[in-house]
Amino acid sequence: MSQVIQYERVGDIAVLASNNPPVNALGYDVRIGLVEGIERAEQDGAKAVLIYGEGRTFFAGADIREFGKPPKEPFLPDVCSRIEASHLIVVSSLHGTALGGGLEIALGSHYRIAVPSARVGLPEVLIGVMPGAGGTQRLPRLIGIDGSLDIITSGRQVGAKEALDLGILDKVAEGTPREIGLAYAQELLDSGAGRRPIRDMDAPAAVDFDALYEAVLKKSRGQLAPAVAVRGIQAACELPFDKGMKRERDLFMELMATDQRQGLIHAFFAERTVGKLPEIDGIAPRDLNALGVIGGGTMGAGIATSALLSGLNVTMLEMTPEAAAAAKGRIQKNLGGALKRGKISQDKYEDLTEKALSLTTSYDDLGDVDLVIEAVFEDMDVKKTVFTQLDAVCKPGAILASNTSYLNVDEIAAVTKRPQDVIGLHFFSPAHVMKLLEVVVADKTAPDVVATGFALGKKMGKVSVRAGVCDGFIGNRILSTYRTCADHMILDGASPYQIDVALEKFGFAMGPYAVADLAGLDIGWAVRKRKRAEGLDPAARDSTYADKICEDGHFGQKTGMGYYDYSAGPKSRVPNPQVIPLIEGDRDAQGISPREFTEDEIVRRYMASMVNEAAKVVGEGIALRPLDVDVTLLYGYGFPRYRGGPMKWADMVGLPELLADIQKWAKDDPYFWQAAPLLEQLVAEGRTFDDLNKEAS
Ligand code: T1G
Repeated sequence: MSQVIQYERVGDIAVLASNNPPVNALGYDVRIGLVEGIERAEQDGAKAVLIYGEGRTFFAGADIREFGKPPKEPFLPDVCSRIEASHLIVVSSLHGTALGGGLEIALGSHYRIAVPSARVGLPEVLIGVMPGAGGTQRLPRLIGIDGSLDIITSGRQVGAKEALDLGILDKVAEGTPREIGLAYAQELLDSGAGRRPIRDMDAPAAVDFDALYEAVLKKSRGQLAPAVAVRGIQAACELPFDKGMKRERDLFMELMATDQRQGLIHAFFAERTVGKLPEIDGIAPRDLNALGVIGGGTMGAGIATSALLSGLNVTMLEMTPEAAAAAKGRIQKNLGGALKRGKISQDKYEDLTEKALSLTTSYDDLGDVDLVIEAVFEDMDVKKTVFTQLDAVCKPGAILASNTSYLNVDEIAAVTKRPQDVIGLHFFSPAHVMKLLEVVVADKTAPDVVATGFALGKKMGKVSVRAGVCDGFIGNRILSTYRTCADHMILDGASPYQIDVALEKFGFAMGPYAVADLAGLDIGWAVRKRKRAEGLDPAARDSTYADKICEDGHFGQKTGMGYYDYSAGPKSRVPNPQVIPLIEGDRDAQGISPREFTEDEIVRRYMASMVNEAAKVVGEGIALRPLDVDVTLLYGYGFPRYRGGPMKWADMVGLPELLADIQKWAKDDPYFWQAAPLLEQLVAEGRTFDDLNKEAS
């Protein structure tokens, strides 16, 4: 008998309880245990069967760790069909998150009950596949096409109340899954209810599935799974059940073989591994109840908003009462958005803005905070002044963090008497929306301070990535390189508009120039001026057209004009007519004869520069593992998730091919195209970035 499915008789009811932590994933032992349990119940005279999960949740889906390995019978669709075929009444009792194969097990049952906090869903498209155990065949028969399309193509979770209203659940009741499941099964027996196989229900009438397929494909920006899942639902409407199941399986196996499935599964596990660091393993974070925020501009207000929503009290310091009032207004505006979207109640809004938040112009009011985040002007002297004052007023053990996006945290720590308590916490704008947090560890930062940085990130619902100290840490350093690569292609003949289109076809939500317009061209302008002031290597290519766009006062969306003309609205993609002449003038001044670029070459160069810089970042220890770079680019820079991140993408393209490109281009520009030593080493050893991830875990 299976070790993970416990069998028990309670009167006429056979109980199958799954105990496969952490999420009752439907691995081989669970599947074989369910089949054996059903057979045993039928042989020993039970009249009904109850299936539920011990621990935190009902089955949360197939065991994703088995993906890519040879499948082992009994396959999940066969387990669901075996449950459905039983001559006994089968009840599933749900709690936690009954997702994917978990919900499909419940749909193979004849009745479904849940506790009020239960959530159900078919999130397979989020990991690059589609329901493959009858979900696309049974759900449409149970709730119709519209609900099935929404749930299956979005992969969203559905709360118990909505699931009841849709007809996915038959009952919602207070109690433990076991209690409510036994009571419901007994009620069904007492009432003489019969079996109710969904496969015998009428399938919904077909609709224009070709149009639906195209619409879903367009919305998914190149990701295949949601659209292919539409074909599964189509099979439910057009084929007999068993043929529909076969069609679903074939479509599922097609998706299993795609790079997109590999990329999305990699992203799933990478975002869970990135917070696991040997240096903080077993290290307790410091207490974290009261937060200080210095500077109430866009970033400071966003950080304060995120902290308030996570349950922290916040003391915000500004220089003047007027600035403090303006900062409070920004926070109220941010929280007003959460109120409007129903994320918080009016009472909660008032509690956060009137009780949990306090504003001050005096450093003395920061004496009791556990952690302070400085979010003032990006100038080293200003930051040193702030940290000197914080060092003087904050209690011993208080953590002093800087939100700097590129300045040297070691240098900031050096002005304090507590360098071990200093860390970088680089949030991304808008800080109450963007999930990425770079936890920048300086030379003297104590391990429990690092652990506290990750604890704060988790509390704020962020995805935290450990970064070392360098100009731009992980994300901005790599961004600077691939943006430079794009600028070089413009000097050599490509247009910003062609580059944006090429990268949007690759899967980015926005190309680099549309992104620059959104962020503000003045930011890049300031970085270029700073780097020139620091002294550019004479071998580095430079350009002036982008500066000239800014000198004309065009900073992008915020001024209505940048690379694009926004007079027709923020979504406008009308090129600014002044840009091409400025580029042509720059080429002439540098004696460059422009050449044609294909979209393929644009992507290859752009991506090769991104991967090469990322390999330097990993090789220098700024990022712990290649997966840390993947998570950074996925969560902070709009990298298409179905490609897994730049390092996963590079492994799938092949590192030797990438290195060969870089070595070829180095002949024209040896300064920019200096191959990363780590990339050369991996190619020489026949290894991949994923090999490094495995070695580091
Ligand atoms: N398989 C294997 N491990 C899983 C898993 C799964 N399905 N789900 C979670 N884990 C691990 C996870 O890696 C982590 O491990 C631990 O459990 C806690 O997860 C045929 C084929 C369930 C909502 O897509 O959405 O069914 O890091 O940190 O935040 O149609 O996990 O502790 O070692 O995320 O509370 C469909 C994926 C599969 C659900 C819980 N199901 N999981 O979130 O904890 S495909 C899914 C989640 C399928 C069939 C198809 C979440 C969660 P570790 P966690 P959480």
